[in-house]
Amino acid sequence: MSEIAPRIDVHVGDITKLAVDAIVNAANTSLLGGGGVDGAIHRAAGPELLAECRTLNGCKVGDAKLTKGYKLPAHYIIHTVGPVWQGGGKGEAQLLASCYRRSLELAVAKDCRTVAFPAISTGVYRYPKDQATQVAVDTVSAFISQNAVPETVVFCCFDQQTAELYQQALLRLAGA
Ligand code: AR6
Repeated sequence: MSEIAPRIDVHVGDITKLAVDAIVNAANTSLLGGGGVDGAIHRAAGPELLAECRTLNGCKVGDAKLTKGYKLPAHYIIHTVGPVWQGGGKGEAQLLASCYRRSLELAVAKDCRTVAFPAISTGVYRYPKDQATQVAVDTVSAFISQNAVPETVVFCCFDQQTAELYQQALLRLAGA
């Protein structure tokens, strides 16, 4: 747990292993699975997840939809669709911020006390990691400062380098 932001935790590891109320999936508009964290979540949750996703009619970029967690330790999966990076002039930052906000709104609706996010859009969708981290930290900290739940938000990073970007962004936030 970070001393700077007591309700924000930076974790290095596989998001499918986290026993939180909800994990967020970096999905695509079909919601029917893919590679990266999406593939890992579908593999770990089992085929019932795909069956529920088929009933959702996809998801727009910047929006989010919720399913059960099935075989995951997490109760729910919040599927959000990040923007594909196109140089930064196509509203990518606003769309990415919307992913974090919409996901948190769905978490609040289910009274989730703990929610874990991957670094949305920073893999296949090529969003520069430092800029994506800033959007994630700014949006989540603004949201939790105005809402009692979630009590804790976890930024689940796949590698140590990404975790350091989050720690740096949290330090900047504390200094602001
Ligand atoms: N746990 C935590 N983080 C992970 C894991 C994991 N198990 N696996 C990967 N990451 P990406 P995107 C990190 O490509 O850029 C899919 O095909 C990874 O290191 O999964 O939003 C979807 O179906 C990276 O930092 O998502 C879409 O088509 C971050 O998760 C498309 O990729 C996001 O990388 C979405 O692309």
